Amino acid sequence: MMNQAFDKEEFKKQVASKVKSLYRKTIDEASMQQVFQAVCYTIKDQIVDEWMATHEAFRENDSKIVYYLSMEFLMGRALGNNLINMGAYGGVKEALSELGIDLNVVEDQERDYALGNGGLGRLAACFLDSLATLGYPAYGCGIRYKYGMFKQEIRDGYQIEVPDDWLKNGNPFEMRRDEYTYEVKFGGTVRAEQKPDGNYTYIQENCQSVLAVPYDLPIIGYGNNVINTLRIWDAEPVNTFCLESFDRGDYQKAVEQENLAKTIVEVLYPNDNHYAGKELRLKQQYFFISASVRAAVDRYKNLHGGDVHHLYEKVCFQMNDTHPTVAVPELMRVLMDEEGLGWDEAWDITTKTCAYTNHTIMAEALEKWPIDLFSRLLPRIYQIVEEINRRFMAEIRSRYPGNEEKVEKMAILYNGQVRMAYLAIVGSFSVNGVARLHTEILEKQELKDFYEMMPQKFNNKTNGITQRRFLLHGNPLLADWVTEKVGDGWITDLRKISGLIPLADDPACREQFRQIKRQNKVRLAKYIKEHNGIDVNPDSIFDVQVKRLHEYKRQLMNIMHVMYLYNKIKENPQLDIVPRTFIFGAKAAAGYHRAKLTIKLINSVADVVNNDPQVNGKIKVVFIEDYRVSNAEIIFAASDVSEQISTASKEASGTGNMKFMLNGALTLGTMDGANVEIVEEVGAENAFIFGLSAEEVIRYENNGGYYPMEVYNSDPDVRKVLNQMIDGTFSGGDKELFRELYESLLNSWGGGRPDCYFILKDFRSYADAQKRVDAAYRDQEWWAKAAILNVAHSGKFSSDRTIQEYVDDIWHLEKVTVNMDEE
Ligand code: 26Q
Repeated sequence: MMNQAFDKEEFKKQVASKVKSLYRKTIDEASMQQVFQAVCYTIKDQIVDEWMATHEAFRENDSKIVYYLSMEFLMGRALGNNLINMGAYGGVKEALSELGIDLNVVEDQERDYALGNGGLGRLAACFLDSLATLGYPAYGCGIRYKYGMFKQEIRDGYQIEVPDDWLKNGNPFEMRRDEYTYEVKFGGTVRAEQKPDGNYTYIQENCQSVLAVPYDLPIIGYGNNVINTLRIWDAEPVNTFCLESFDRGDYQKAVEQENLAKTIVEVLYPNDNHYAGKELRLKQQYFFISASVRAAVDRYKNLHGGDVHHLYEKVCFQMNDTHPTVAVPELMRVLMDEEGLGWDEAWDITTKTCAYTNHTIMAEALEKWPIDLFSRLLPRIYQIVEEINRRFMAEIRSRYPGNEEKVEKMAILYNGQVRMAYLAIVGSFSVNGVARLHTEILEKQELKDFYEMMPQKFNNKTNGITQRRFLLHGNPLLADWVTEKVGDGWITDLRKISGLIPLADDPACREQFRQIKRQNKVRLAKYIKEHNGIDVNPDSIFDVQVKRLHEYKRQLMNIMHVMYLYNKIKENPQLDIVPRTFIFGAKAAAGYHRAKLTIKLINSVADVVNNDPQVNGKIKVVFIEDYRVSNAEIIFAASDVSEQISTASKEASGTGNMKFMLNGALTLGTMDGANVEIVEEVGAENAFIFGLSAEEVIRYENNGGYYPMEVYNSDPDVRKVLNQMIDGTFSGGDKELFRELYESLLNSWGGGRPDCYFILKDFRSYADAQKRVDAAYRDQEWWAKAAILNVAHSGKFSSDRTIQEYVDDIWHLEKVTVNMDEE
C-alpha cells in the first residue's frame, strides 16, 4: 500500500524491471518517455488491488452508484495527480532523483488527456476527483476520442489547429475491457410485433451497427484507497461473421459499418457553448449513451436477480448538459423493449433515475435536432420521444386548459425540431444550474414555464474545482506554505484554508506570500520565454485572461483596453503606470471566424506594443499558445489579476475564476456567474467589480439593445481605438483585416444587433476598474493582504463541497470505505 509506506528501493527496482521488460533497456539507457511509461506501469500495478477492492466494496454494500454521463472529460495529465492522490508524490520524486531523474521532466512526457473543450469538460474531471476523494461510488461515462481537443499553434498571429494524437504513445493507465462490449444500432426501420400476451415488441431492422468497447481509467481518491472508474467507449466494426444471416456476404454493408466504427469516435467537436447540428455528433451521443445505460442496467440486474423495478434506488444518471439526453428515451427503450415493462412503470423508473445539469443560457448553445435527422438515425428512440411529448402536451393542457400558447412554448417537438433541454427536464427528477445567479435566471427567464409547472425539480449547485490539482499539484510552493500555516486539512476540507485569514494582517506572512508569488511568476516567465520567445518582467503585474475564446467572454474588450493604454503611453511616454503584462490564452472553435480574428488582433497588438521602444516595458502582451490544463496549472499560480469580464448574465458560472482565487489572484470582473459568490465570500473590497448587472443587460436585451454609436460619438478614447481597427495601425497598414470586429461593435455585421455583448457600453467602467488595479498594486502591503484573503476565502469553491451538495440533494449516495490490510 503506497500511501502508508512508500518503499523507495522497491519502487526503483520495479521501474528498472519495467524499463527492462518493456524496452530491453537499463534506466540509464532509457529515454525520458520510456522512463515515464515504466513509472506509470509501476503505479498501475500498485493500484490494481485497491481498484478491485473498491469495486468489491460497492458489491458488498450494494452501493448506489452515480453515472456521470458526459461527452467531455478534460482530465489533463494523470501521472502527477495520481501520485499526489496516492500519497506517493514526494517519495517518487525522491526515488527518481536518486536515479538522477527529475520527476517534473518525467511528468512533461505525458500528453494532456484533452477529451473536452473547456469549463464543462474540466468540471466533469474535477467532479470525478472529488467523488473518489469523498469515497462515493461513481463512474464517469464518456467517449474515447481518437483525437481530443486540437493542439493550437500560432503562425503569423493566426490560430492553426493541429490534430491531437494523444494516444500515439499508448495510454499506460487505461485498461481495455472487451468482456463488456455492446452493440449499438443506428438507422433502419422499426417493426412492431405482437407477443402472445397481446403486448408489442419493437424490432429495429436493416440498421447499421457498431461495437462499443470500454476502456477503464482509474480515478484515485486522495488518501483513502478508493479508486473509481472513468469508462470511455471506443468503437469497433461488427465482425462480418457476426452479421445477421441476411446481411452476411453484403460487402457494401460491411464496408459501411467499418466506416461508421472508424468515424464515430474519431474526434471531439471543438465547439464550446455553440450547437452545430451535425449528424455525426448525434451518433456520438447515442453511441456512448446506449452502451453506458445498458452497462449500468446489466450491472444492476446481475446484483438484483434480474429485476429492474427498483433501478432508481441504486442508479442515478447525471446528464452533463443536454448532450447525453438520449439517455432518457434509451432507458425507456431498454426497460420496455428489452425488460418487457409497460410505459407507466418504465416512465416512473426513468424519471426517478435521470437528472440534468444546465450549463448555459446562450441561445446558440441550445441543442435542437431536426426531427428528420433524429428520426432517421434513431427510429425507435424517436418513437419514444414522440410518445413522451404526446403525454407531456396532454399534461400541459390539463394543467393550463385552453392555453395553446403554453403548449407551443413547452413542447419537446416543435417546429420540426427536438428540443433536447425540454426532453431533459421532462425526463428528469432534478434540474440544476451551476451558480446561484445562473439558476435564478433559469427559473425566472429561460425556463420560467417549466419552473412554474415543476418547481420541485429545480435546484442550484454552484460549481467548484479540485484543490488537489489546482493548488497541491499546480502550486507546490503556496501549498507547502498553506500547510505550514494551517496544517494539511485543507487538502480534503478546503474550508480549513480560512485559517489563513488572520495571517493577512501579518507583515512577515505578506512578505512570504509575495516571495512565493514572485517565484511562480519567474516559473511562468521561463515558460513564456521557452514557448514564445518573449521576455517578461516578473515584477510587472501579471494580468491574465485564460479561457475559451467567445464573444460573450469579451477578450475583445480586454485587448481594446490594451490598445487604449498604448495610446495613452504614446500621447505621454512619461505616463506613470505600474508595469503590466497582459497574458492571454484561448482556443477558438475551428469554424468561429470572429473568435479567430480576435486571436489575430491580440497577436497583432502584441507585435506593435512589444516592439515599440517608447512603451519602454510599461506594458507587454503575451498570447500563450495551446492553453490547456497542464500549462493552466502554471499560469494560475503566477497570476495577480484574474480577468472574469463576461457580459453579465452570459457566463453560467465560470470555474477559472475559482482557480485564480485559490492561487491568490484578485478578480477583475463583472457581477456574473460565480463571480457574484466569489465577491460575496471575499468581500467587494478585495476585488475589482465593474459593468452592467445581469438585470440591466437583460433589460436592454428585452428593449431592443442599445446604441453603441452613442458611445463612439461621445467617448474620444473609445473612438480612437475603434478607428485603429480600420486604419491599419495594428495590421501593417491593412485597413480591411479587422473591419469585421469594428463592424460587429458598431453596425451589426452579418445581421443581429451591434455590440450585443455590451463591450462599448462597459468599456469606461472597465477602464476605471483597471485604473483601480493600478493604484491598488502600488500599495504592496494592501495587495498581499487582499491576495491572501482571496486564498483564505476560497473554501466554498472546492468541488468537494459541490459534490457533497449533489449527494445530499440529488444522488443520495453512501460513502464506501476500502481497507487494505497488508497481506
Ligand atoms: C453542443 C452541440 C454540438 C457540439 C458542441 C456542443 C457543445 C459543446 C460544449 C455545447 C457546449 C459546450 C460547453 C459548454 C461549457 O463549457 N459551458 C460552461 O460550463 C461551465 C461548467 O459548468 C461553466 O462554468 C461555464 O460558465 C459554462 O460556459
